[in-house]
Amino acid sequence: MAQKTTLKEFESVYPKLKEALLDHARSYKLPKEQLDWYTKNLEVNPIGGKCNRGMSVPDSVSLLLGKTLSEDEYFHAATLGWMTELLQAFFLVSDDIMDSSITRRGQPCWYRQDGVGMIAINDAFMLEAAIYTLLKKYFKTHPAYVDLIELFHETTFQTEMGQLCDLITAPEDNVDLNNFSLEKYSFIVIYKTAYYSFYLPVALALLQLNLATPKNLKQAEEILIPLGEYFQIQDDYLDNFGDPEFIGKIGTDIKDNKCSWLVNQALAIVTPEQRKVLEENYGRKNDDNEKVVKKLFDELKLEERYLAYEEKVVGEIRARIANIDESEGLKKSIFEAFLAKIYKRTK
Ligand code: DMA
Ligand code: MG
Ligand code: MG
Ligand code: MG
Repeated sequence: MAQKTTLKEFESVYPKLKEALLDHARSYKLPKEQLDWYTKNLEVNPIGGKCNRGMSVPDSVSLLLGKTLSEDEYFHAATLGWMTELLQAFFLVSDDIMDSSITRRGQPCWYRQDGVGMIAINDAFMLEAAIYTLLKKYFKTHPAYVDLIELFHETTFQTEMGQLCDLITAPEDNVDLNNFSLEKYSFIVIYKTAYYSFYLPVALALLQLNLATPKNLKQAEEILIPLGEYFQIQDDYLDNFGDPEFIGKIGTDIKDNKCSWLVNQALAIVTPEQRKVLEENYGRKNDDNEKVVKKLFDELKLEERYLAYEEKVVGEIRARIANIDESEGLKKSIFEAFLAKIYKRTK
């Protein structure tokens, strides 16, 4: 029988990885002040999230094997899981700068913490580099070592293409609602979120077990990308309708002129007068303009629209999961576990 990891168990692996990363920095005789800075970076940024991505690596490995993992199997799966969390930390530190965000995980964003500022850019790079340090230390002799490196590089590039599209579609100084479309939206969310958050953990689990084939990777991708799309639509919904206290971050999509799911839904149903309101208030870095847009989103009943979308898409995803051919080594339960974790999430 497979066994689900707990956050506590997963987090208990991290101190050893952190020490390995610090030892690596020490091997270059990194001076104490800088070592302390790197320590703080590693203690603040990869920690404090839900660890859904990270924990899904050991969970998927356990489901693929159909058993509880040995200590060594768990350690390696959790280490790959922590690499997805380091990748996420790298993206979040930089995303918060680019999005001018205020809080993350209930604290000021890293770039807004005392004395950090734009040093956060280099800190983000160091979080990314940590992935490859750990891969080399713990997977150098693994038969899939090169595949693991390539997967992290490819996933990183996919996410960066998504972020590029997200940013260029949301210019700070030029609000043009004609720029938005559901096609663009779909590209943005698939690339900026779905690959690294959903496809990556499962591909890592398959690679760890030497079970990955072009066929089962493709099969996994076909279901995980729609799941990831749904997840980012939830993120966009929560940006406006979620409780900042509870989600630990204050929404910025309206002020940031983002091509979000909500604005695309609004554009599909607005009257010409409402479109004018949107044109005059969306994407302005100002609380009053933001309030007007929030009120319009309420009038347009976007919350109800979202809830209806959620039921519909979850039905479609369930049907896709039911149709998975398990003869290629995959297990439906992997995808059911992902869906169960995110269905109706409020955080
Ligand atoms: C998330 O986009 C994508 C990445 C790669 C971090 P986002 O800006 O909507 O995320 P958040 O709402 O967490 O700032
Ligand atoms: Mg952001
Ligand atoms: Mg962003
Ligand atoms: Mg968001």
